[in-house]
Amino acid sequence: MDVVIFIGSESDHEVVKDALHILEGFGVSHRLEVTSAHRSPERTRALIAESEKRGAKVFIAVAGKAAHLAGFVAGKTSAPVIGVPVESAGLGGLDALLSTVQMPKGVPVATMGLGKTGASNAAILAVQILSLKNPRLKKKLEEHKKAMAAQVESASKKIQKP
Ligand code: RP5
Repeated sequence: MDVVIFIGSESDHEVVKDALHILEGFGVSHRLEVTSAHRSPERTRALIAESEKRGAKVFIAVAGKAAHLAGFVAGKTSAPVIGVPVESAGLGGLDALLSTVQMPKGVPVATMGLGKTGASNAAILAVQILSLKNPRLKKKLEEHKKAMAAQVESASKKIQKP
């Protein structure tokens, strides 16, 4: 299992659905768990240790509000950690964004944008990290870029039509 995704609450599940499809599309093995830095710190610690034993190469941590999940994971593992802040009522996600991005020196979290888009980009970044040692993934990423460029071109052609 290459990629481990932690979501801080069941309420974050919707946020990661596209990201799961992306990982499946690239044929990347992954595991999804609900666990919280605040509500279940012991479970989170144990899941990190178990995932490392099972060969996890990249962690993705998705959380809202005072989002310490990604930082907690980054404090425990030397694997790369990608953080995804989630929007919520009140501060609209700025709380989670700042909590995730403002890590102290020495403990990086690669922080994505908010919500579903951030989670999808986290999946792609995880694939890019894995592709450094996997030519099959590198080729698929290149195809993905070409498909995006073709989509932009066809969108442009579509709006030119009277
Ligand atoms: C965070 O608080 C979770 O990651 C979630 O985004 C947010 C709200 O959680 P619930 O109150 O819906 O469980 O810990």
